[in-house]
Amino acid sequence: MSMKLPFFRKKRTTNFERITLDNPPDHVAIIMDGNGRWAKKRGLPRIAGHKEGMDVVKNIVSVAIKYNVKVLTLYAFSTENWKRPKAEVEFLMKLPKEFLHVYLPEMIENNVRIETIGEFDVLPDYTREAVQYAKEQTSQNDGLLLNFALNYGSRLEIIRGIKQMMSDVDASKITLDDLDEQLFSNYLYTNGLSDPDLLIRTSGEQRLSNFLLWQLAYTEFWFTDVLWPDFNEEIFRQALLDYQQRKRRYGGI
Ligand code: V07
Repeated sequence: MSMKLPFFRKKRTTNFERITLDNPPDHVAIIMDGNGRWAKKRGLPRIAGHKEGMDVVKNIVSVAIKYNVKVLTLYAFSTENWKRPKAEVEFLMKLPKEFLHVYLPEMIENNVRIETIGEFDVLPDYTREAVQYAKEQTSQNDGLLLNFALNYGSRLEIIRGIKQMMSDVDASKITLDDLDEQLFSNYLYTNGLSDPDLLIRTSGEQRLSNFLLWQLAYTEFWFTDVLWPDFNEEIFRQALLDYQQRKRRYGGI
């Protein structure tokens, strides 16, 4: 008879208090809009808004953990954002490294796993290398999945998926008969992730801006006029409570 050795696992904890909602969304996606407008209102350059927005990301990660959210997908940089003034693009591309320089230890401490969706390979070296390092350092963590949409565009994601799928048909790995929604979703960047339960967009705009077009098919949308740098625990909590309330109503039918 073989004796199984006891399997020891590192104890996984976070520093955050946890709040139990009856029905928290597993996956929350956020379009973090209004950073430029926030700066303008204060007579500051747009980049000051982006910087402030970066610190809000860290706060919102703590709140997501507190409310037992499992996946947080944040729209950090879209494929369209390259069209912005060169200096602004350069500043934005430095934020991942800066964020990680300041907050990676805390992310590790709190069992957060960092991932990205989007065209990763064409990012500037200093951005790609810093984010790649963070992904590797956190790959074994099984707490919150912090998923940054970085150089992300949904139509590109879909076209890319179709191309890859067609090349798998060519290579006889799959046949056209195999194609259904489930199979196709494996070809998206979000392969393996559950679809978002809740989409939040700040700053009063009510459009998707090429974000997760396929994945948001059944998602609840929540909009606020609050600008991203002013987004905080109280507003996030309101979004989570509203989401829960909507879900309860469905349950009642
Ligand atoms: C960016 C701050 C948040 C408001 C929206 C635009 C500006 C955090 C990151 C980031 C990305 C990857 C990563 C770690 C951090 C980031 C960009 C912009 C491009 F691994 N904030 N933030 N990346 N903003």
